[in-house]
This record gives sequence, C-alpha cells and structure tokens, in this order.
Amino acid sequence: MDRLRLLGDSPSPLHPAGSEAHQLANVWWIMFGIAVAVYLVVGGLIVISSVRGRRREPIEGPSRHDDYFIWIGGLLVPALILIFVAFLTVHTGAALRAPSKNALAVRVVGHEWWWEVEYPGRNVVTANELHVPVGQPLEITLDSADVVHSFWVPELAGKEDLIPGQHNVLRFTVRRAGVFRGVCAEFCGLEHAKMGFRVIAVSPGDFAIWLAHEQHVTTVPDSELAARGELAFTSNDCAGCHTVRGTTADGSLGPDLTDVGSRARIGAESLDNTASNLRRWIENPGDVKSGVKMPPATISSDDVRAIVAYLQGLK
Ligand code: HEC
Ligand SMILES: [Cu+2]
Repeated sequence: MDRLRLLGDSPSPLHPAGSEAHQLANVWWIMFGIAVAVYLVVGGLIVISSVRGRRREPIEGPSRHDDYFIWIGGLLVPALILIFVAFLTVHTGAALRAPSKNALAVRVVGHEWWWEVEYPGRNVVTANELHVPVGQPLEITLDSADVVHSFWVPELAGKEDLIPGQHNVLRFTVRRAGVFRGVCAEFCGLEHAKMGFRVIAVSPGDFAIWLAHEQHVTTVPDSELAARGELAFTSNDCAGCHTVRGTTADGSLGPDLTDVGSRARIGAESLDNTASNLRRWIENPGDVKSGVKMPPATISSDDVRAIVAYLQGLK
C-alpha cells in the first residue's frame, strides 16, 4: 500500500499536505529562487570579469561608473531583497495559525517518550496516533507532562514546542488523506529518537465513524484466554500505570490502552503491533527502548500470553 510506503520514506516539508506546510513551502521556494538568481548574477559577473581581464589603459581620476555599481549592486539591491524577504516571512507568519470557528479541538500531551492524544469533551483518549478529518481546520493544544518536547509533522506544519505549564496551539488543515509521520523535534532525554507518532487523515465521514467507534471501544474480553488476561492485567501493576476505560485500570503514567489493539505500532512507533512484539515489549520493554519508563513484567509467561490476547482484543 502506498500509504505504508510513504512511512518508509523520509517525510519532506517540500511535499506539503497541510495548509501550514503549504505556506512554509511557498516561502521556501521563493527564497530558493532569489538565492539562485543572486548566485547566477554574481557568478556570471565573476566569469565575465575573469574573461575580460584587466583594463589595458588606466583611466585618470575616480570613475563615476564604478561608484554607481557599488551603491546599486552592493547596497540598494541587497537591501531591497532583504526587505522583501522580511516582509514575506512576517506576512506568512501572521497568516499562519489564525483561529477558525469550526475547528476540531485535539489535545496532545508530550511524555517521556510517547504522545497522549485526547479529543476534549468526547471521552476519547489514545496514544501516538492522531486521527483527523481532511479539510476541517484543526486546533491542536500542546502540553507537556515533563520536559520540553516539539511536535513536528513535516508534511503538515512547522514545529511547535510542548512546554510544561504553557498551552501552545497549532492550527492547520490537512489537505489530503494519508498517513503522515511525526517526530519529537526537541531533544528530551534518552529515548528522544524513539518518540514517533503518526497522523492518520481520513474523509470527514470516516473520521466521524472512527470517533463514534472510539467512544464505545469494547472492553469485554472475547475469549477465555483474553478474560484471564484482563484479570492478570487489572490485578498486576499494569493497572497502576495504564487506563482501560470500563475496567478498574485507571493509571495515567503510561498510554491509555483502551484501543491499543487498533494501533499500527507500539512504543511510539518502535515496533509493529503484533502478538510477538507485544509479548517482547511486556516482558522487557527496556530491550526495545532502553530508557523506557515501564518496568519489565514480573509475571508468569502464561499471564503475559493471556494479557497479549486481551490487549489485542481492545479495539
Ligand atoms: C511504571 C508504570 C508502568 C507499568 C507498571 C506498566 N507500564 Fe506499560 N507503559 C508505561 C509507559 C510509560 C509506556 C510508554 C513507553 C514508551 O513508549 O516510551 C508504556 C507502554 C506500554 C504499551 C505500549 C502502548 C503503545 O501504544 O505504545 C503496552 C502494550 C504496555 N505498556 C503494557 C503494559 C502491561 C501489560 C503492563 C503490566 C505487565 C505494563 N504495561 C506495566 C508504563 C508502565
Ligand atoms: Cu520528546
């Protein structure tokens, strides 16, 4: 699927799929064009002067012509270019992030080293995946639970920091459906490089279906093994750090696992969400992310197997 292939390639701000990234890419191309033009003019003059060589006959007294050349080529033109670029940057900066009325509110909280994603007022909390509708303005509030992180989806918008005690807001509209890779762009400790996420942009209709589904994610185990898993999960320390809505597990140190079975990856884009990876993660998450804030499980491998069956059914 080309959506997944997209994730293998590095996301580029020069292939914009969001309103803000479009504006930034426009500024980039204009500045690139000016730089190329200046380079060609200056390089051309150097070539011409070296081909023509020195004047044969020295002229007497100062030359008017040389003066004009320096005033115009050395001062006036660079000043005009810089003023134009400054105007362009300030103008674009002001146009970005203007509030709009029918924006969808999303709250993202950065944690060492994963992303909490909440849809305020809708009773939906997930992790490391932002599901959004194409074409509707988004208003993403960015908070941090610990240190400074930075939210960056190169194809959709510029970077915005998540700062403890401050509510930064990012506003943009996704222009085409797809899966867009995001990263933490501010060094935030040992596992900074393994703090990825994805933005899944779908049609407004599909988004409404997803949101309605998330509000009623099944928490009833669908097999005997999964039922044993639920018991093992809620009676061990997992429940002290993780929430599964509809059960007694209501911890908040780790990601909400209510819909963990539906996620494409686990550990903030570290591993594919398969049974064997889940088992590996639960038995020793430090093996995958050495700085991780989740301890290795101290339960039997039977219990781990049951918990994996339980978690896979949460979707
Ligand atoms: C001390 C708190 C703590 C305990 C106890 C704990 N976890 Fe975690 N868990 C975390 C944190 C923090 C993360 C996020 C790690 C990361 O991605 O950096 C996490 C991530 C996970 C994930 C991946 C979720 C995702 O979407 O990426 C799963 C699955 C998980 N834990 C299951 C368990 C199970 C099962 C147990 C009990 C055996 C358990 N956890 C015990 C803190 C904890
Ligand atoms: Cu970070």
